[in-house]
Amino acid sequence: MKGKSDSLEKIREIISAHENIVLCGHTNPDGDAIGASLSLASSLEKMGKNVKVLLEPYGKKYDVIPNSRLIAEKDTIKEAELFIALDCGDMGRLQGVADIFRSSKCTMNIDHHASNSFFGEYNYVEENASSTSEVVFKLLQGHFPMDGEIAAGLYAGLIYDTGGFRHTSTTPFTMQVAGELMSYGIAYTKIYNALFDSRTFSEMKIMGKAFHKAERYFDGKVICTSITMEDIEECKGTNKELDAIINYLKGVDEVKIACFLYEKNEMDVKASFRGNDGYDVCALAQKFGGGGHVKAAGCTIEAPIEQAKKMVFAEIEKML
Ligand SMILES: [Mn+2]
Repeated sequence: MKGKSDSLEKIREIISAHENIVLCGHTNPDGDAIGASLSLASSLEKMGKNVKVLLEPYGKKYDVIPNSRLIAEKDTIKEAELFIALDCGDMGRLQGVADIFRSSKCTMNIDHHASNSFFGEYNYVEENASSTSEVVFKLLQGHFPMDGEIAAGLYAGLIYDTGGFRHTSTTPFTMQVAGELMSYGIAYTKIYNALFDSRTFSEMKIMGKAFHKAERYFDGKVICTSITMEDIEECKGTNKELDAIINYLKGVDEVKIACFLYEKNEMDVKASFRGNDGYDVCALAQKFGGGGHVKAAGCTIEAPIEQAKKMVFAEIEKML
């Protein structure tokens, strides 16, 4: 169901009226989820609020994003006066913290996913924004505190979600925001290198495995590869080291739809999709209860990995 966003003024008013605030980013958090939640939390802390952030453990490269000291253990929080979900398209993206969200007195949803289900009591969703970090910048700018660390976190989220200002979600406004953030003296080269050009040895080994296993289907229009729990174990890695793979698949000549599947456990497969012009992978992900953006989306499929792949291909065949 499609809802209507509250105004930014209303969102600021509700935030200002609360003292004990819990924030979260989506499950398996990425640069935008981490940057947006830690930066907003730090700004609210500077306003004298009692803030805690709930984020699942994340990859080492995101350590470049400041204010991780605000992350709290899930068990220490039962409910919040105000719970703000960031970069979450629907309740499912909250995963382990959905219970805390539900039992909180007031809830808010700040996001940029077109598929957002307006699950909060208050909602601010800007589907044309490059990132939730860009939305948080609008929220803060001229109203709530900003400093170099907050700016660095938002910049990280901005470049992460735009793939370094490459994706079509990048707008003139995105570039203006980036310019504003740079004026805080942030270490933008370091942030870029950490997010896009650094990896652990095990991540590199897993990437190698994924690329080796990649195959093309439907006359090369579709490319797919997968990583199993066994693959991860063989590379002495973790399932937090899989994010980069899909973007390389998408870049292969003639590919319209790229799929990456990984085995979370025997019965759960996480699928990521990327679509080139004219191929709506958000619609594809939604067939399996997932979502995201037109060109980048994902879902979880409850099936063994080989079966999940067949299910995905059956849907893709209808799209081509
Ligand atoms: Mn995002």
